[in-house]
Amino acid sequence: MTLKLYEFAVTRSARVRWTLLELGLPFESVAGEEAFAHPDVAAIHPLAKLPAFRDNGRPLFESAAICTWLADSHPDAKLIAPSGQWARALHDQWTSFTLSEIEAYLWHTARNLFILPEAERLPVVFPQNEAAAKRGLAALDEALAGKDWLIDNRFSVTDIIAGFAVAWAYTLGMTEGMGNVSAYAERILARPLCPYGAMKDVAAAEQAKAGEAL
Ligand SMILES: N[C@@H](CCC(=O)N[C@@H](CS)C(=O)NCC(=O)O)C(=O)O
Repeated sequence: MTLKLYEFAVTRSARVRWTLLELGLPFESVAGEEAFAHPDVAAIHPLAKLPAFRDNGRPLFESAAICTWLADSHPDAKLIAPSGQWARALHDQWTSFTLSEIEAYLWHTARNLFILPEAERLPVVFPQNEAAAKRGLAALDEALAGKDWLIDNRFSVTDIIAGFAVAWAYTLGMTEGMGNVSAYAERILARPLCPYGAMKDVAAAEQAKAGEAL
């Protein structure tokens, strides 16, 4: 079995790195700026984005899809409920919810802060994106009442996926006043294999830049 991950620092690729570490799977890594330019990334991902992944040569993209596949294909680790179980429907629910109702807004702001060419950036979207992300975070805050983890109160790949977006929002200060979701972010960051810790530096740079842009 050969597993190959194209990754860049603490971006969405860190979800895949963490899942591989939790499963104890050896993998080959192409990391850093050079990963973006690697011809195999363009062959794997239609938009040449990271993470890009190969499992025994088979290409796969989208961090949530890769993490879910890895958990599914190593069922003994019990990082995910099998398809057909209610707990699996809840995994799909929270994964989709977090990506579309929280992360999409964080990413839209990030794109307008430092990804798009300067002339195309629209700082005017920042407050709207923050308000929308906070609506999603508030819903999650309610769902986490009395729970440590999202599914059956057991750590799972759902927490690796959702936890990235929540930790990102937390490090940006967007979860203030939301006790459950803030404590969840802290639990995520405290997991021994969690590679999201350096997110704090990225978020600090992001906040400084947002202050300048507004
Ligand atoms: N929804 C994708 C996000 C992929 C994505 O946007 N990756 C960023 C790094 S976090 C990237 O490759 N950015 C380069 C670009 O936007 O061209 C996933 O979760 O895998």
